[in-house]
Amino acid sequence: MNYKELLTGLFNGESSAASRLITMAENRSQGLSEAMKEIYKHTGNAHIIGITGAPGVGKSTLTGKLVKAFRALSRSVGVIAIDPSSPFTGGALLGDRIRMADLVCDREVFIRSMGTRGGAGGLAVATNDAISILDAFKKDIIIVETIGVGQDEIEIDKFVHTLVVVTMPGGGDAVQCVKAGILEIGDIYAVNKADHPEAQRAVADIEFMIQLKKVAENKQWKPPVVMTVAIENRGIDILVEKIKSHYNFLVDSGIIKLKYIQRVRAQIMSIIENRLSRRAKELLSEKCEQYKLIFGMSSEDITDPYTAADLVIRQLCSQYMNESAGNGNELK
Ligand SMILES: Nc1nc2c(ncn2[C@@H]2O[C@H](COP(=O)(O)OP(=O)(O)O)[C@@H](O)[C@H]2O)c(=O)[nH]1
Ligand SMILES: [Mg+2]
Repeated sequence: MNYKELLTGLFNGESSAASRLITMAENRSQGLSEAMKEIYKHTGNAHIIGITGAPGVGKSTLTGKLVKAFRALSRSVGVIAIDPSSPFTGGALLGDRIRMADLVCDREVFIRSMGTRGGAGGLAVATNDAISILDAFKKDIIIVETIGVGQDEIEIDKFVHTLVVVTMPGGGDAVQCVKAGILEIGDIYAVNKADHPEAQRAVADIEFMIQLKKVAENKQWKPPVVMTVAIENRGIDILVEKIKSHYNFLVDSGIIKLKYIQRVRAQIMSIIENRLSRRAKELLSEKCEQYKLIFGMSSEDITDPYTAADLVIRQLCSQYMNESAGNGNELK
């Protein structure tokens, strides 16, 4: 099936088409950039929500409950779960699959996990493409679950409208988040596992840190801290309310336009990084004829890695120049 048929399928609401397009994005397949150019014309309607936090805090459980809550509001939902540890097992998806079983049968819910291993690299670019695909697939809400800054290559705060940072009480999780840099970037904080006796203290810790940050940045939005018990569906309605108010804030303040620009910029960077690094890898593979051109026939010709990198960059530039001057096909 070519990408044009997949696009027709996508715009007709076929999940299999959305799924195959996301696979194309993961593999950086032939025809993907042409498909994405078309897809972009149909984006810009979804509210993109990031759910980030350390492994085990309950992101997947919370995501599942959020999906149900948004469905109860008649919003269609797409979920992208980034799980670098186990990309291919559907089982890693959203934690407990049995809990999610009823969602999987709902046509208005689309769930997909993506991983770092095995693909063509560039999880960032693939994730952004997947978000756009689900946006064009007319999902009102797109939730991206990721373990966040420092632990994967995704700069999730640049991809989403609303970022929910999930922590849990005990074990100094808030402090860990500060270290990982994710406490800096949340629009909303969820202290999950609030059934734990130290929940109130965890909330106070986070509120204290937000206060410090707010004074420093003089921000218009004061990130709320919400207590949730995802496994018991407690606090979810409040979290949904906060997510909705954040979106309204973005729209009313006009910041949504800045978010759009920020995301496009991140997308452009990720496309460039992915393309250039793939090409550079190709050039540096010993199988490549160009490798010999660059380095000569013996390793003695390699003076130092900096000189070699200059050579590779020059070589890439001339490749691109030749292609642009050529038949007008898409640049890879
Ligand atoms: N006590 C308690 N356990 C929870 C809560 N939410 C999730 N869990 C459990 O925490 C574990 C990790 O949850 P999961 O959603 O997979 O976390 P993730 O790694 O952040 O996606 C699972 O065993 C969940 O059942 C909660 O509110 N309270
Ligand atoms: Mg998870």
